[in-house]
Amino acid sequence: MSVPVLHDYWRSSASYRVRIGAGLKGVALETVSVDLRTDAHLSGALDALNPQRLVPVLECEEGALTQSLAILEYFDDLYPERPLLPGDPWARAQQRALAQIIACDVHPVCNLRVLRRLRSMGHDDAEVRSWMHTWMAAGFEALEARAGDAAFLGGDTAMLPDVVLVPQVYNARRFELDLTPYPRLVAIAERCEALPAFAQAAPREP
Ligand SMILES: N[C@@H](CCC(=O)N[C@@H](CS)C(=O)NCC(=O)O)C(=O)O
Repeated sequence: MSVPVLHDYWRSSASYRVRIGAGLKGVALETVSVDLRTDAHLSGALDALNPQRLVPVLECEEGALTQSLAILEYFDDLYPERPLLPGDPWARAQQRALAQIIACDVHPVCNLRVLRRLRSMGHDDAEVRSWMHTWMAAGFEALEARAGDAAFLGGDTAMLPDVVLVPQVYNARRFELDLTPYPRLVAIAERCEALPAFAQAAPREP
């Protein structure tokens, strides 16, 4: 079986999730960089793999798979030995719900294309940053209330919500959101960042 190829961008938080998950599960990946800064994702080269023109995309023998959470769950189905989700249906649903606070409600409204659209409508950098802070804070506030619940987020073993949290904390720091209202999330992120799979997946400019 050939090694799957991850089309990613070093600063993409959705790609960062997949790199973490692959590391935790011991899935070997080759990576191809799609430079969002130079609009490589909009050049047409990615269209056959992902008509959405977003990264990450996992290219494997079966074909192309998009959406970071779908990729992570595909890894989980293929390699169940080190699960990212628990077996119990209620606990699985709870963990998916936490991950989706970030993946479905925070990340999409802070994505590059949304920020570009805001700028094209005349919003300046301060307004765009304020927009991002609003939605990141809303998600973090909800997650902080659940953080430290060992069954769901920040337990002894990094699970799906942790995999999604760490890249969002990276983004929050990058865009200078004040994280002091979320001490439990910060502690969880720092603990995870020290783990080899998270450290190896961390954004690094090539
Ligand atoms: N829901 C998708 C989101 C993918 C996504 O939005 N990726 C970003 C990078 S983190 C991207 O390619 N943005 C390009 C753009 O907005 O033009 C996933 O989880 O994979």
